Amino acid sequence: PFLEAVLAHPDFRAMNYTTRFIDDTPELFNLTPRRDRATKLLRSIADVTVNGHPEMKGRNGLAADLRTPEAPTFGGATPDGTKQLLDRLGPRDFGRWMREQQRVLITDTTMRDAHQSLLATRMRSFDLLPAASSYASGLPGLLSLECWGGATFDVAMRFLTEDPWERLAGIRRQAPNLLLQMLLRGANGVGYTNYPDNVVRHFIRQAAEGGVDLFRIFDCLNWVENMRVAIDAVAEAGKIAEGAICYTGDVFDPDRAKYSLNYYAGLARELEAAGCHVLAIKDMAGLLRPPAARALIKALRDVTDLPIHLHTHDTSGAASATVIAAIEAGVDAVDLATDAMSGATSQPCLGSVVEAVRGTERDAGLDADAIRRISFYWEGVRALYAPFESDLRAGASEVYLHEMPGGQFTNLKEQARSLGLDTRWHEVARAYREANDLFGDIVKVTPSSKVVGDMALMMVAQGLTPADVLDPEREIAFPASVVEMLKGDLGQPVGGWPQALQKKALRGQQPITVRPASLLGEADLPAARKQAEAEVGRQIDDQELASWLMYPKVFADYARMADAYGPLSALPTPVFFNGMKAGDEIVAEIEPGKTLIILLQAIGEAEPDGHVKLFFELNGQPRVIRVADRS
Ligand code: BTN
Ligand code: 3PY
Ligand code: ZN
Repeated sequence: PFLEAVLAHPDFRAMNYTTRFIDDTPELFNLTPRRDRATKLLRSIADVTVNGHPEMKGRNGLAADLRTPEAPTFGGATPDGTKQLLDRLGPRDFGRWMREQQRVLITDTTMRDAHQSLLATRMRSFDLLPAASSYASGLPGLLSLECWGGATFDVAMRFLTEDPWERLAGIRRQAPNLLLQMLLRGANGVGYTNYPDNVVRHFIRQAAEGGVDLFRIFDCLNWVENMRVAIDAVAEAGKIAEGAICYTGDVFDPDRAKYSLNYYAGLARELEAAGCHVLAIKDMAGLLRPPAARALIKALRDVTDLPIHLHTHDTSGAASATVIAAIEAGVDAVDLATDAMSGATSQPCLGSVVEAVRGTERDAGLDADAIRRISFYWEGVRALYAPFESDLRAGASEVYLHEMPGGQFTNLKEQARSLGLDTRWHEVARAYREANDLFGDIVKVTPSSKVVGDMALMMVAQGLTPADVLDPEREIAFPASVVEMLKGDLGQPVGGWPQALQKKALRGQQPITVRPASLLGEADLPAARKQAEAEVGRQIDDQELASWLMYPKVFADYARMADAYGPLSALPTPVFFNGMKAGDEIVAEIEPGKTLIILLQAIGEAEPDGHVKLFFELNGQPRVIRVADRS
């Protein structure tokens, strides 16, 4: 094992050593019982089999005997696609190419927003990667695969014990011909708070090198000041900077005059001037009605030469009408989710919109059979995640009241449940609207949407009306997130923060109006790396540094778990969440070409000291694992 540790050491492998390597590298002597990966994996399976997976606590279990769905293959070589086009044209000309296309361009969001919105972001790389290769060969005419960023980054580490960077690399390998698209929260990166500029830059550089081609960048208050660092860094990396305008309110509602066509047109001009290559309309809650879509697309096309990419959610049940109206009004590209992962809080149905415009001048040119076969795969995969399904089963016009983003809806419902407010959901929905109005009618998207949600839950739990909240005589214990937002920590909304509420919540603290990250200074990256390495007990690479900078605790916990539990991402999903039954056999590829055949022969009786023996065969060799029964 010592020689192994020497040979495996990153400095040794990088030939960054001298004859004093062994003396200078104390971690080589950390010969704590480092079990091999196969043993770790067997112990993990045994543990989950006996004790259950911590993530499944309080959820309905999975049905027994789930078949492993098989992703379709479409013979022949993978044709060149938008990835090769971007590499040839560069982002500026790629944008021009988009605007010149007559056909409507389509992004498939299944691998990011659809499962973020329907399945609490829980989809594992094990199920995502095979589909990437199906898209690459079956639907090579897609504009892009939205497959990374948003909430997937921290959920991968936090709940799935997997490395988001490995997921990205895997998708890149499986889909070498399509643009890979991510969602970036501007100065909040893939987190919930503003980060120092050099942290955002480091993250973007790593994401670009790791395989992201198209960065959709938004700010949760539509404050362009908060987006510039990210836009510049993406352009510098030679990738597509897609500046998003978050859509809220209703352009035809005279009572919401803040969010008028003029307002959005102004933002489009600002984003174009800031150097974006593409414009997105990010309708994160699904509020854009068909007539408004027509007017908005026209207004934006009048003020900018950039191509326009529409993103919406089907929470209302009417979003495909919006998408089709937008296509008729000349939108260049639209986001859709593959059929079996579409609808409700997810994106509208890809196959159906493609059929709706087939034969028209905007025909998307995608193969109907390929769409159906890929959808059939997702149907099987979705069944594996039944315990994570959101409970929105039908269209809900209530979305026009609360305006919650698709990805937040399920989360907030669960939070309400944990506070015992589940029977009072409609009050939460109303309070969410009231909280929004108290804040001056703001854009609600991560993380501002979380702040509005915190406020709404507090109002319902404590029975507070908006008048109570504003009452100068009444003491209110505002949630910390509310105080920070009103202080200016997320940035400035159009029209500023309402002063009376701000004064009351800040209790004498001075608000800021400058860009929050401008007060953070530069992070000391070498020092951060040292600290991270001390925390996880090994060297880390630049991607891992990016994870640490955004999520120090989540990353460190993940790194320790991954080390203790073995290559869990190689396990089929039912085994990962539920373990195995006696008689089950699985094949786990722990690295290309290294395959484990794992058979669980029998589970022993509980022993007096509370341990259980599991009898496995590993590649034909008997292995007995003893685990403590904590169930
Ligand atoms: C061992 O004893 O070494 C194995 C423990 C396995 C625990 C499982 S593995 C993944 C899952 N995530 C956790 O936090 N615990 C379980
Ligand atoms: C995210 O930030 O994760 C979103 O999906 C916002 O819509
Ligand atoms: Zn979305």
